Amino acid sequence: MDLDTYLATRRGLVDEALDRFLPREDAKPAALHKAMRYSVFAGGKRLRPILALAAAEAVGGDPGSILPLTVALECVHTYSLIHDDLPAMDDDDLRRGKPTVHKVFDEATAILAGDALLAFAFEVLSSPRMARAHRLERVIAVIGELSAASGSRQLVAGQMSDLLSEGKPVSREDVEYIVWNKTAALIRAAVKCGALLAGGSPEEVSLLSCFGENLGAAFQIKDDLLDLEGDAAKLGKAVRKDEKRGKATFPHLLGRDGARAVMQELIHTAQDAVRSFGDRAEPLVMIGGYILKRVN
Ligand code: GRG
Repeated sequence: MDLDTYLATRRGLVDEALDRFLPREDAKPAALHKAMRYSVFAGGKRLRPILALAAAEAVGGDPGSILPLTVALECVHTYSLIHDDLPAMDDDDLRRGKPTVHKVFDEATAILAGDALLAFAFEVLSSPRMARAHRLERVIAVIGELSAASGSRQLVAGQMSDLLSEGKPVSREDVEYIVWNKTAALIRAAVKCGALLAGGSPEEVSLLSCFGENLGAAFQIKDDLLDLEGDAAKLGKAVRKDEKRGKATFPHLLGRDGARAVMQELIHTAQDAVRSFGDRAEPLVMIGGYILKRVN
């Protein structure tokens, strides 16, 4: 299997679904919908949607039937990036290689575009189309997973702790808490929801959830290493920021080699979790390898 081709075709499907589902740019109020579309189409990798599609394939489901889920996942993720870039949070001018939403529009529009994307994710998941295409108990389970992953005990908890830890001495437990909640929770939810909606058995869903959690934590460690070693032009965002802000990261705690070792271990744990799926999990296993090597 050629991973680049796999990623490109899945990205195309997700982009097409996002374009189809999101309110048009000229829908009233146009400034808000323009800002939502600006950030969503600024060039993300679509990792979380692609993982959901790959998880659906791993349980033998039809990836085409879970496209609304991929839209919801990317909307939650994009909302978190817009808010993270605000002056009150990480205060970034560049994201996905483009000026951030509050720079192009203004702060109020950026806050509202983020809010609207978060709400839109759940509008899509609870639409009649979802109820027609899937068993209701699966739809409710997916809404429960994604709302919990986005909330005050996972994504927002991770972000809050990340901000509160800046410049403070931190333990390994503190760093793990931030990484698992800020990043791994949404990635785990993407994989788990893809499997749930596509009809995976409880055992399959649990193995894929373990895959997602470990892959998600490794993804964040790679992000932290890229902040130290990466190329701003390739990453499409500023680098060497974490050290200046005293961010609680694995490289800060264990050094680059120590962080790399933890990342590799997490990827191996993720890949081992899906061995029993055989060829059906090939894309997931290959995405694990891609995360170790990624440059953006
Ligand atoms: C504001 C509630 C709230 C949460 C923000 C997502 C996040 C939490 C902060 C963004 C900064 C950051 C380092 C997040 C960790 C997750 C991460 C590495 C996000 C970037 O994800 P990619 O690389 O982005 O998948 P693209 O642009 O490719 O979609």
